[in-house]
Amino acid sequence: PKTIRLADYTVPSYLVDNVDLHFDLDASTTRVTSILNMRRNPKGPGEDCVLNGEHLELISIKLDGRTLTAAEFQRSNTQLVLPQLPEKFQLEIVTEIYPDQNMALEGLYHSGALVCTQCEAEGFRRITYYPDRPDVMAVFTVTITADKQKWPILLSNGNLQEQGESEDGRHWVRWHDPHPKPCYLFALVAGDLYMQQDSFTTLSGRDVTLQIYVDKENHDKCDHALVSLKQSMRWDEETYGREYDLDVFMIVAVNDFNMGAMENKGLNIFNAACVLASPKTATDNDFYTIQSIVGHEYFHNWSGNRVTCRDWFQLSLKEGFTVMRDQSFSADLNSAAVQRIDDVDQLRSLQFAEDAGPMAHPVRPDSYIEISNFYTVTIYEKGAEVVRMIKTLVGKKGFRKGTDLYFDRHDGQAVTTDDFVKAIEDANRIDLTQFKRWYTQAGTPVITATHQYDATKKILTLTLQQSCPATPGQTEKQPFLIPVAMGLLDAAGNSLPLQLIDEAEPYDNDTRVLELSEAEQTFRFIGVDQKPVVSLLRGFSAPVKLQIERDNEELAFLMANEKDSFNRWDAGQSLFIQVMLSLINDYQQDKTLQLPEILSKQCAAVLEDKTADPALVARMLTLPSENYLAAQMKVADVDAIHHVRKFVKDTLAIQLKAQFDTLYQQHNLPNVPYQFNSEHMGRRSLKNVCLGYLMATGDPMQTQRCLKQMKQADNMTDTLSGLRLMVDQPGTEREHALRAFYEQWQHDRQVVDKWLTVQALSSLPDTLIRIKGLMKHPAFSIKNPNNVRALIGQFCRNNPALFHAKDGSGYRFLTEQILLLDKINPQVASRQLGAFNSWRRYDVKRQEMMRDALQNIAQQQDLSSDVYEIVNKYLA
Ligand code: BAL
Ligand code: ZN
Repeated sequence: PKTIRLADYTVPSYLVDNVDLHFDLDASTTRVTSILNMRRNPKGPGEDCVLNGEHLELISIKLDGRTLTAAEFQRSNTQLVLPQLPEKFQLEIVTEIYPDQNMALEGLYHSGALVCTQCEAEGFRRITYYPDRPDVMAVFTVTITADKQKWPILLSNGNLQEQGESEDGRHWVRWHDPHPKPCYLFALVAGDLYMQQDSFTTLSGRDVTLQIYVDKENHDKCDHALVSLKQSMRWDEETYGREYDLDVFMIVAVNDFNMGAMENKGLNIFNAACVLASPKTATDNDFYTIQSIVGHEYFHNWSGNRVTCRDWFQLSLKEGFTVMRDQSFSADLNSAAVQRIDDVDQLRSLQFAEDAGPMAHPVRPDSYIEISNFYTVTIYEKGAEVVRMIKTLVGKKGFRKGTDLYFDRHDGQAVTTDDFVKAIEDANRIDLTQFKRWYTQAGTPVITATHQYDATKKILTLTLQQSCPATPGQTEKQPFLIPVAMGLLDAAGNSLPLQLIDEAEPYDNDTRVLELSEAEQTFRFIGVDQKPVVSLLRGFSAPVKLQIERDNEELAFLMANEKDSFNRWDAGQSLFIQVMLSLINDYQQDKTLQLPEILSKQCAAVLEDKTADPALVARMLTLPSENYLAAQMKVADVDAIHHVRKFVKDTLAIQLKAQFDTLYQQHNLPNVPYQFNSEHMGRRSLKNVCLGYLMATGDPMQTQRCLKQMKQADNMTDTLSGLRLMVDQPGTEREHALRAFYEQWQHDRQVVDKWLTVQALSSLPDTLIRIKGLMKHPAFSIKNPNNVRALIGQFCRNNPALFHAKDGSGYRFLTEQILLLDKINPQVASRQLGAFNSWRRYDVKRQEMMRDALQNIAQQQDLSSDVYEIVNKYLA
């Protein structure tokens, strides 16, 4: 496989003005006729015309109406090269493709009886020969002919232009998309689907038809996505001044899908799990995620479609910005504090691990072998943090000025992250040159903070040092420009002034953003009447690791008194981590474990705080995950972490049983019908956290309570929370609960995936044996990405104590699955490899076993480029 480098980018030699695509759909063979009106790019390097194409049967090529002979072009497995073309010309290319044999789920493929497409990043080349690169933007007209009975619904991008009947029970439709787009945004769907319709009137008064297409049995699961879509459309108008631009916006739910969803122009295709919801089948988390993904894909209409990426190195241009947009959408519609906590929690557990591992790459990478491997948490989540920092630096108004200029300046263009930053700079007359290192340097910066207080001069001196560890290919790092939001608290928890020594006026806010741009910088605050507690990185103002020495008492103080709710939560997490790391040390030395009193005292205070938001309380009481604890250790000790985390949970459960019990009863409202809103979600999440602790007491009465909750629940959140707790308890009640759940929900794919996941995450020792059994169950298909992620992915990533079992069984299992999957769906296979990302952070024996597993994979013949790239980077 070949490495593609940003440094080698050249503009395309030929451009496509418009493309007329004809699909003659058939169950096994689909004929695609593509008429391309092309011209030489005056700015291009002027070489031969290179069209990409893979897995295609070429039937014919015509140049300006004349059929070309085989001697007039060159063809390989990946390309069609046409030499000596005129300035302007028309190509007509006929290919045949076989959607029912396509298990990679890229290009045109079957999902059950439905036919659909996935073209990002490079799937269009599996449909026809085309310059498959995002900087070639064309106007598409698409005609689809198909059997009317089998595929009564025929969809593509843009507006419906014409339709009609043809002979032999077939019918046809023609779609036209007036907005030039790259081929990765092309989509086609053919199926026999239920459609739910609504409408939206844009700010300028245009009516847009909204349609959601789903399998007929899911007709009652469209409401939430439709509401979310309308919320997204309104929000983008109000927040960014962006209106929708076609007559119709369609969403189709598909059962077999590699990604979460795809923003094809006017025709979003969604993984069914990311769109279908009813209270009985979807959890609060599902509802929440659906709202944010519907928003994300809709927001791409501007940040991605109207303004797209010049090349795939710029992927974060659209993904980072759009994640940042969907995060603020969710924050505006729900609880901003909870949203921030959850976003940072995810960033720290997943992206920090990626940044610290062998796949670390900058937000704008320099090279790749397989672009599908770069749909990463770094491109998405860290990319979003980078855009968020820009907003912090220029302020809300300045950011809007910048994005207005960006959209105006680049509408209809394929651009770079530099173009994005330039628009913000120009709109705000600032220089972000140093800031752009966030796009080019990989790794998580570390800020070390120290401070001294001079009681006589009433001056606080705060010193911040920054460094960034080496990452593959980048040993030396230049200092970043880091916005550090901070505040000072007195002993009673009141804010202290934030006036710097060279400032004439007092600072008029409780929080100020310091700009850390040097390797080391000192800030002197005057008029500080008493020794303060320094609160840093409020709202997690930058994606960095903060090192500051705080004893348990100071963390407890911040947990109770900090103004910023994110930092309050974060202080609690730091306290848990500090305590647990110390207990792990004790465990490793065979000492008796004892929970420091301060921890249960603080947790009791959180539980007894009657004014606190239940959703925040739930998060405050959630212990850091085993994976996150592992990432805090030099050598991750899987068994010690598992043991200590369980010890802390069990001890808190016993010590605070009465408080958990009270709160459970207070928030358990079995007679109140389900509602999706922040208040109810918060109450359910707190209640279920309490139930988790109550079950940890080992009291059989709590098992009965758990079963009762499952029985009474009118919603999947409460049912599944109960089942999750039951699967960790061996015995007949567990087996009965699992069987009853399956019997009730076996017809529902999304619920069955949850049933697979709870079993994959069970802490019982026979879990892997059961997983192997489940792989033979009718509910599981290795060809379905959601099944694979629900069972194999969840076990390998989120059940560390068993995946890293001493006997290497988890590693052998994953290796077998990757080799099997690579022949079916390389994207899914390479994703699963991610469970080995941190392999060098474990003890020598486990490292050896994981190295053997990786070498075994690397030595296989005919690996996909997806798996080849990851496995070799892991071993490098
Ligand atoms: N563009 C791929 C799916 C997404 O990020 O929306
Ligand atoms: Zn996206």
